[in-house]
Amino acid sequence: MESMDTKEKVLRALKETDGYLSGEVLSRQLGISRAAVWKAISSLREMGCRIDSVTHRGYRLLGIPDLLTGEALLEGLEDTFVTRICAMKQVDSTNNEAKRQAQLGAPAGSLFVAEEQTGGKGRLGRQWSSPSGTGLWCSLLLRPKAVPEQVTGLTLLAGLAVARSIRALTGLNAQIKWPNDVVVEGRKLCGILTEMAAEMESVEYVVVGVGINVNTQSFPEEIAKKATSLLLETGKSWRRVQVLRQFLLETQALLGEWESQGTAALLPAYTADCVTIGRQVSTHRGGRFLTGKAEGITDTGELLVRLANGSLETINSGEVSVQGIYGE
Ligand code: BT5
Repeated sequence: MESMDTKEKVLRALKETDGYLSGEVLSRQLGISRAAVWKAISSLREMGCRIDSVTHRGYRLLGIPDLLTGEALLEGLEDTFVTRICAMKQVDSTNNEAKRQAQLGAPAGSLFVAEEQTGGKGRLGRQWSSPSGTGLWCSLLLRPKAVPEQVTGLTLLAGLAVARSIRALTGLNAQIKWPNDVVVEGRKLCGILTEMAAEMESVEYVVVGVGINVNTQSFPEEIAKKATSLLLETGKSWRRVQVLRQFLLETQALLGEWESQGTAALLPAYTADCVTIGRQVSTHRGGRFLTGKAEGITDTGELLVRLANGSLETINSGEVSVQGIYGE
């Protein structure tokens, strides 16, 4: 894990201290100037930390908000596969930032997270509503030794990790709508957008973007009927840091399986959590309208659909509507 920024070091020192910590001690302990300490304190306050200051005694931490700082995220994440955390207040899209940094050589395991996305995106140019402070908008940069066909497996993996995290933390019945949504009671709680840079035969990098509605109270009208949040489902607010940490833990375990055994190893668990399987689904393909019963998922992550005439079709992506679950 790369070094924390000054703000995070100051926050950690304050957290570890009962009572007051003087500016002088802080500057000596951290090897930074008094001015830098003061600047860090003001930006922590700006971020919502409650810090008392008393002349001649110093600073004392009274409360921390649900901030997505690298420091907050790292607590309880030992031996993590995450190599660095880039926590931003605002960005166009964490996926875009991850891709920009990937081009500049950011290592596998880099995590990009933002309080707000001004251009949050879904698939096929769609928008992802990402207002400030209400959700978890993050992207993970991976550099797997894989061929492009295997990358869909990472979307499935992330969906499974989100569904598991939500169930473990909240007890809600989070399920996956193939391929990239996590739903609760038929409403969309989370969307996943996987992007990659690859040659024909090898993947350069993959960005797995995950958006989870955590403390959203209300949604824009266009999605109000199909979207939900942890707050709306449970009636209470949740710490985003905790949700993200749980997601990273689940992801780490699944990544180990995926890297050693491939997507096939995830399918039993994925299928069991997938609301799409066993339901009537329909999609358009090449001007044809297909409808049938979803029967399973292939080793490369495609949906197997039994048509009325008995034949089995493979659907690899695009929009599939599932009876009983919202559609686009
Ligand atoms: C997705 O696309 O569901 C992928 C969403 C990925 C978002 C994350 S956030 C971090 C990272 N950075 C990004 O810029 N993106 C990723 P898709 O299956 O195309 O669904 C998009 C549709 O979901 C929209 O057309 C809306 O109908 C609906 N939608 C938009 N915002 C939503 C929200 N916050 N909650 C639930 N549904 C939403």
